[in-house]
Amino acid sequence: MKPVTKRTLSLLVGLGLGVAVTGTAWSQDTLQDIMKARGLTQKDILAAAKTYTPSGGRDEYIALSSGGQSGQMIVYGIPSMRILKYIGVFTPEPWQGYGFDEESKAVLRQGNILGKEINYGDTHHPAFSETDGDYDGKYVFINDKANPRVAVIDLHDFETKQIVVNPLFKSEHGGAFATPNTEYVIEATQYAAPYDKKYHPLEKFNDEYRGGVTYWKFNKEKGRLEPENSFTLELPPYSQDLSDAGKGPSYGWSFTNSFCTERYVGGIEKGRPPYEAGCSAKDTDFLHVVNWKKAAELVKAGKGTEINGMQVLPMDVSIAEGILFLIPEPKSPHGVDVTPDGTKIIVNGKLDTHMSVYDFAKIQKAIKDKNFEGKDPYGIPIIPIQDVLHLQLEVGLGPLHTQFDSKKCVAYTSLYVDSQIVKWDFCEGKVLDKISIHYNVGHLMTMEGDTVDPDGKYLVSLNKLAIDRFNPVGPLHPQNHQLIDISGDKMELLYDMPLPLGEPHYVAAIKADKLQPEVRYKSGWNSRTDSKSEYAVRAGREKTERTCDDSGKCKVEVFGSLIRSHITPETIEAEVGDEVLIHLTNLERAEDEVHGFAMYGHNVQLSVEPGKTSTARLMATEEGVFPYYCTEFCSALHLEMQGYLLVKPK
Ligand code: CUK
Ligand code: CUA
Repeated sequence: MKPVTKRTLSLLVGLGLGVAVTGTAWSQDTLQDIMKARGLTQKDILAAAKTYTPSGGRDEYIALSSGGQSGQMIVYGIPSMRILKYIGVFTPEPWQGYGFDEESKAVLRQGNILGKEINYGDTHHPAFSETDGDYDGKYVFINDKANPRVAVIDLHDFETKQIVVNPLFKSEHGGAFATPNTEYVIEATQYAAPYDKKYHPLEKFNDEYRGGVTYWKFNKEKGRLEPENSFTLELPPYSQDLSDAGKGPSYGWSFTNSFCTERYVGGIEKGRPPYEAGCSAKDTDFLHVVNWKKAAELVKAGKGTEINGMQVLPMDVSIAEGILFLIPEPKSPHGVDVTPDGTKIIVNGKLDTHMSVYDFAKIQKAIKDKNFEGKDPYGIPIIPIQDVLHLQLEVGLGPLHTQFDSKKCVAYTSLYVDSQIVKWDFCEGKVLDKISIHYNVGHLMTMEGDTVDPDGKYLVSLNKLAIDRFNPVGPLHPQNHQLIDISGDKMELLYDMPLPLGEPHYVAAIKADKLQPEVRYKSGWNSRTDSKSEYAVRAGREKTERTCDDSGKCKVEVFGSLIRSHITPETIEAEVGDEVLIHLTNLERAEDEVHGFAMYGHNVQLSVEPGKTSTARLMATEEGVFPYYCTEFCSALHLEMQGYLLVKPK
């Protein structure tokens, strides 16, 4: 073990790590004792000093992570890597009452498909709302790969407000990505399928199956996506993959990768080679280059066709109007990332060891000069790759995703197969540094690393496999998010954080001071519609009404309140067969004084934050006695915060 030098010690004291119980700094012996006892190196101590956030301390960045198969999102701080919150998005989340109160059920039901409630999602890419290409801290969007949907989360309370269902796609991956002023949120298909809901045999794949990119219009004032003002660009049945929006000189354009441009359809059963072989037979796939600004104008001018309520710009229109082009890209690429200055587009190889850097000015020139090397089978012009490449650089095996630094021309790329992060110069085409991660990195993320103005500083490596990095917890391992210091010339590994909630493909981090979440709602607030609840009640005005209609159906409606340490009403009476609606307003104004509401046997669990009005709905199908109580330990008399629903026989 290396001794602790005077310099390290004074650094630790300076960073506030040296405060001992006695009120004096750790003695050299004490720190060395701890290091010895815990087997810590000097490097460990320095890493701790860079990440440790003292009690009550705050993080510099807030990361919004996808929750993968959980269908939720995860919020954590950087550099402490402390998890702050899960956000229910496509999945019921009982702590937040999400999917249990009527207000949030209304949001989840927006995501119904084929009339069915879909109670999970496969979330991949969070995207912050942007103004002038920089995060503005107002909203975050996230996609669902399994059931093509996009959700809107409002960062004033970190709640999901809206889910839109793509009416054409059956699979997607290239979302959610925001354009530089959040004019649109991009969602691209993955596995091609017919736009309608009918059966189409695989033999008709080339003609009847389709890919596409949907541009969901975002209304910034209302904070909602507007399906009626959104449109989809029809694309060939290639497997479109990730997308990114242009910025600066490339503003108004978007770029979408693809694989399986072989249009291979599987069927080992029918004697064909397996999918993965058939889909990687060719040496190149296509980067789709789209002028979305002009596409939006064309749709406005009536050039679209309505399918399932969505405006679709047919391929022949896009081709005739010169807004859709293809450029070859090396074999089955994965991520596409536009550089912060918007001049270059970086394609990650996946099955190629090279990074391909395309020059947007050269792409523009080729389009202007009509410099095409023919067309794809659908008539889309193909731009010759050698005329628009800035450079190609060999970086290692399995490059997947790229993010950027505050330092000009510096990028970081994840190498899945090599289990490394490579730091490289995309202007000059030089590898600058490599670091090993543990293990098999997918996405990586730098601070505000996909904006026009990245902060650099830290990098998080989102590793697919953890294997031996944590205490074993059975065959299903957590994912491993590794924090890396990128402030110097050499990357330095600082910390491993287990992330135990699905496979969080991507995470984006925003400077914490850009967020100004509220601590309470306006009194009587429906947080999901962001408007005054019609069921709000003021102190002393609580009431219960029972009404019956002509057919003899009866409804008990409670307008109640929650305040330390009392649920009003203390008793609710109903008869078998009644519908019971319990509206509860939290009358507290104090920060963090949340009350919950749970009841025996009815799947009722509300989280009623200060000011909020929430509704529980149940059918009194059985006679009986049903205690209800507050589920948040809110005061010394929390356990007394209870009551009874009494259901009498008819
Ligand atoms: S994807 Cu998972 S590692 Cu969905 Cu962006 Cu690349
Ligand atoms: Cu309110 Cu416990």
